[in-house]
Amino acid sequence: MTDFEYMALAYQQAAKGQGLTWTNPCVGAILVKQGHLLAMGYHHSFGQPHAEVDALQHLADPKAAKGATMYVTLEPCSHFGKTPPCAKKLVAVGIKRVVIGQQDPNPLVSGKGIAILKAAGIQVTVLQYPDQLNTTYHFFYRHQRPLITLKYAMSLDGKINGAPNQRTILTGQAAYQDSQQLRAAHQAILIGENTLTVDNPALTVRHVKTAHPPIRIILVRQADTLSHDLQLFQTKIPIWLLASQPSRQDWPDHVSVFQDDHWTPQAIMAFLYRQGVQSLLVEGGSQIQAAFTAANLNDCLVVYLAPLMLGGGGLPAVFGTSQTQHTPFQITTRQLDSDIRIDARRNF
Ligand code: AOF
Ligand code: ZN
Repeated sequence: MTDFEYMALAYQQAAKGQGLTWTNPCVGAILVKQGHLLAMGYHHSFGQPHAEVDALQHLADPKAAKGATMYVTLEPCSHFGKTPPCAKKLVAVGIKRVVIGQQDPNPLVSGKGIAILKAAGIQVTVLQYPDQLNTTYHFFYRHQRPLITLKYAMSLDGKINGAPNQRTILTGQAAYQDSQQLRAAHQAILIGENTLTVDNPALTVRHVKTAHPPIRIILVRQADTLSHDLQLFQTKIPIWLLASQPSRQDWPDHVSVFQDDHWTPQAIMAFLYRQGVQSLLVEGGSQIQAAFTAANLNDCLVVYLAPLMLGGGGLPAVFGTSQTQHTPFQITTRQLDSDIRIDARRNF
């Protein structure tokens, strides 16, 4: 088998951790010696051993690692995080050659894992294998901001409600279920104060199991004026209030207020990068969608198109700040009972 074929096998292992590794990448590793597959492993979930260690633990004879080749989808780590550095472990057990799918874009590790291996005389090959499993992880480090998805549901005439300041349910059960999965796949959700008070959403993930529900981020003027009866405050999942005025209130542990005079989309991005939030779902309302659009911070769109016309004076899905000129998106569609999900994505 070729290096690329073994690497494909390592990626199959990595895929087993999908949806479970949270801010960590999905990583797979296999051990090969003289054409024999000795062991396989992967990163099972956030906080658990890394793929390389998992593969080593699956060896029938631990001494067999000596002289073996490890195929690992991501550069072995060089740092003490929740687990000790894998690169040093590979040196210690006598691995002879390491074939890597992609260099780790995380600056804590990037290039340093490879340097440890090479310094110990291990032969290292980096394949630049296309990594479809960790798009968000790579995007976050490459662009130094989260991957942004704007999400909204709209009528056939492009409106999100029947009248301003009114909540209108547009889509059916299948789209609802789908939107819960969309939430579960993100590390944070953002809405504005208007949507918070008009829709009174909980912003939780329902009917989908997730160990790490998204952080609920609300853009507000003055945090202290928010009613504690809002659904948002009825669950203990973290809430970040991005406020333009300081708060004098004592908030419970899961609520944090971050004050800045002008929370522009760009300022929010810089903040989320510092906080390590890799993906953001923007759920509205229309002015916030417009602000992100005008700032060109719209990597993906998920639009649920409902089979009805609202007419009247309802709000368009994206409305407000002037728009800049954009390159077209790539679009795919999917039927969800009577609704259609439209996915639009930029080239990134
Ligand atoms: C690997 N193999 O399977 C994973 C790696 O906090 P920790 O200790 O879990 O470290 C997380 C970082 O380690 C993560 O950002 C990435 O740089 C690397 N993840 N590395 O060699 C793995 N999951
Ligand atoms: Zn590691």
